[in-house]
Amino acid sequence: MLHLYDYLASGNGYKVRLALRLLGRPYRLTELDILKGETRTPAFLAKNPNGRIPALELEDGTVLWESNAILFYLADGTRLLPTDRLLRAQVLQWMFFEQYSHEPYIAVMRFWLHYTGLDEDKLRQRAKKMEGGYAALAVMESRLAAAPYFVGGALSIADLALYAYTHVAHEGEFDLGRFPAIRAWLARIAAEPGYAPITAG
Ligand SMILES: N[C@@H](CCC(=O)N[C@@H](CS)C(=O)NCC(=O)O)C(=O)O
Repeated sequence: MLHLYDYLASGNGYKVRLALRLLGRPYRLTELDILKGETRTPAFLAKNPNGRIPALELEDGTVLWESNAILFYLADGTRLLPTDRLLRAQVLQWMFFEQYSHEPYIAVMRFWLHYTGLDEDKLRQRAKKMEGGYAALAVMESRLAAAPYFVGGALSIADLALYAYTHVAHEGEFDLGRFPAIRAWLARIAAEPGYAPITAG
């Protein structure tokens, strides 16, 4: 059985849990408390030398890490990843966008406000983080005003990758009030059969 190492509040972990749920794939869950350094133990570093969740241990013992790589592996051959070459590249385009232009702003603000608090250094970075997050949301809004999903008119792992931290963006003090297309897309995903909230194991 697939074995997921995760921390329930993590959006990166939630991407993987949501894909597993939507695909109906059973899995075993081991929770690691990132706030207590449980991803930095020798035992876990032997699984992911980068010391971070999520990590997915496959049936043959191979451990895959990096949330979007795990999504790509799970989705291959399913409705969550198109077969067309250009559409697959567009899925990757949005997943790289998520990691470079979205997560470092929206996920980080949420983490600071909810888990670490804001020290002087973080307070200095706050305006830039908010600016970067809103820039990412504006890019998403313009795409979703023209199409129901990011790629090919159907739900894909590009949507799951971006959903994870967007649906909790308010926890980072981002206001989605001026992004109606994003809010409609969030509702479409939450209505998917098999959907489970971020707090579900
Ligand atoms: N790019 C990675 C980011 C993974 C990541 O930052 N994980 C965080 C939780 S969201 C973590 O494990 N932090 C614990 C630590 O750094 O010790 C991914 O998408 O999987």
